[in-house]
Amino acid sequence: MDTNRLSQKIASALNQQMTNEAHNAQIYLAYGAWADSEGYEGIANFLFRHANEERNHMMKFLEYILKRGSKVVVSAIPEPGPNPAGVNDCFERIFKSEVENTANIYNLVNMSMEEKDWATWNFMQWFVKEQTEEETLALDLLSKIKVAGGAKAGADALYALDADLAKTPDDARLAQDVSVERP
Ligand code: OFO
Repeated sequence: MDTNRLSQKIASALNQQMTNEAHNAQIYLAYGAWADSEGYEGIANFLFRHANEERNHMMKFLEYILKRGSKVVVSAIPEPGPNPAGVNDCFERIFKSEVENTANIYNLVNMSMEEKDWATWNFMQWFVKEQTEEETLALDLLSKIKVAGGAKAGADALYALDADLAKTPDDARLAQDVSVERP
């Protein structure tokens, strides 16, 4: 009796996404180590915490594939790539990698819709919201560095930014959660 509830196409895309999340975790980990070695402990702490979030995303995909009776294939994680050239470059790259990941998530949503696999479609909605949060968070980081002077930000501004990021929450507040009372 076949107990696999995922099509071959969806199972393989979910497995690929599991690796994508692991790849993103490696990127945050590498950038965190870079930031710490440059003396930005607050930024490093923020990036290390985020690496854990990405690992948790990876686990969500793994659990889901197993729960649907399908096969998990753990494959090699691509390298995170070279270190950023500076804090501005670091935040720009993070934004870019989040946007790329959003495209991957949307692709899975499309696929599940095409196949009328509503269980996977429903599972993916959590990630749609999560990606909105992560893009917002990355955009907030870019705004902060822009105010500090962008690629030309001076040591004082970067020092203040580093201290600020040590206290930045892990999740961004979404527009849909805002009210007149709490703008
Ligand atoms: Fe897994 O959310 Fe970022 O990429």
